Amino acid sequence: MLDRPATGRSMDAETFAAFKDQIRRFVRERLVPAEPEVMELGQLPDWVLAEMREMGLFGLTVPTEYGGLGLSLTEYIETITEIAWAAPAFRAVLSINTGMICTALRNAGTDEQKREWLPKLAAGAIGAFGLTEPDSGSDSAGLRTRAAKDGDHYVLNGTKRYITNGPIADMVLVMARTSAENLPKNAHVSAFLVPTDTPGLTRAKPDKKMGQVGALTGDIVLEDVRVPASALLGGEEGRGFKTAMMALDTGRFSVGSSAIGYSRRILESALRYATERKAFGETIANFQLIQAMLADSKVELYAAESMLADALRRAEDGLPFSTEASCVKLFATEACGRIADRAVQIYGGAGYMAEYEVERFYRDVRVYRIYEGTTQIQQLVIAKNMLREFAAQG
Ligand code: COS
Repeated sequence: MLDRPATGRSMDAETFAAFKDQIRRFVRERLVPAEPEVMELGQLPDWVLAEMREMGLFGLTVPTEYGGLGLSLTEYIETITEIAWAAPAFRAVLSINTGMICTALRNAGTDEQKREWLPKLAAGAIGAFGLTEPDSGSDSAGLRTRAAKDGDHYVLNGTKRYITNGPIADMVLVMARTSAENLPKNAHVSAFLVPTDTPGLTRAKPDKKMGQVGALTGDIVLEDVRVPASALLGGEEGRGFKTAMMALDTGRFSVGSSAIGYSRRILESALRYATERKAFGETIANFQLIQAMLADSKVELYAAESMLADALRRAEDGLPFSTEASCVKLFATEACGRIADRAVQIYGGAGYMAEYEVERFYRDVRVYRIYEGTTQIQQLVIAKNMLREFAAQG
């Protein structure tokens, strides 16, 4: 059983550079032009999903023996950074498979579970990560969804909320309590691999949101959902919390790198506008107060990129990276919020108009600071790890 997602490069640097180049072209030539269609439909068009499947994007991190591309963590995150240049909906649909579910299966799944699920996910079956509930978000261990043992089955009851891909998922990794009492180390939490066509499981309609149009989220309701004991991830109760936290570590890199990818796009948009727009007889890029905003955004973007690169090096070296993943998530998403805010300011009145893209960017990025652990949760994780290490030093 792997302790962490795959590290070490899966291909030589030249091959990976060519792969990244192909992704970059796909993003600019296919995904960005598809954005108006996504906004109009409120979801990804089928042709986009088909092309993403065709390119193997749903199996980026699935090992090659299960039909995926077998990217290492660094390669995966670099790929996500490229995809995140386009509207967040494109990353959202595949990152649950490639980040959360695949990490959970690799870290905790039995061989049989890997054989069953990884090829399906690599082929484009859509996964959802069922942790959050109406009464537990940041307090993950306080979840109420119950998995009651019944012979060689479990019966699941509960509601999962704001679940990315919820309305379209083919399978969901459900975190549920296998003990009514809270146990030390949150060992009351177990994880289950549940196909969404299991009787009793309902996928609700997509939520209406501030931004990120096309990235579908919604409730998943479980009413007496019977699954065989073989659906218990790893075949052992009590490992769900740790599995979820480890998946979230990868997820936090993914959200941090998405914020970086989108920040690059936003800054480019601000640069373009500043060099085209004229005021007082010259382009506004000539004004030092505009330059100051552009420079501040560049500094913050560069700092986020550098932090991500350093944290990934740690992970590649096999060192623990929970603290660093939280640092990246916190800094990159907060910086992205400021970069989007400055972009709106540079656009001026136009920045407030839906006709211009920065209004959408501004709304889209707000949730980066919230999902996969709020900024405040990242602070808690960072401080907790730091204090623990300090205490261990005596
Ligand atoms: N990697 C591996 N194991 C981990 C881990 C990680 N990153 N984090 C926790 N664990 C395991 C450990 O076994 C740990 O026990 P030890 O600390 O003794 O080794 C155990 O889980 C309990 O961890 P912890 O004491 O940190 O649990 P808490 O209940 O105190 O967790 C926070 C508190 C707030 C940090 C946690 O609930 C959390 O991250 N919440 C946010 C969840 C979230 O991001 N939700 C958003 C949406 S999810 S898509």
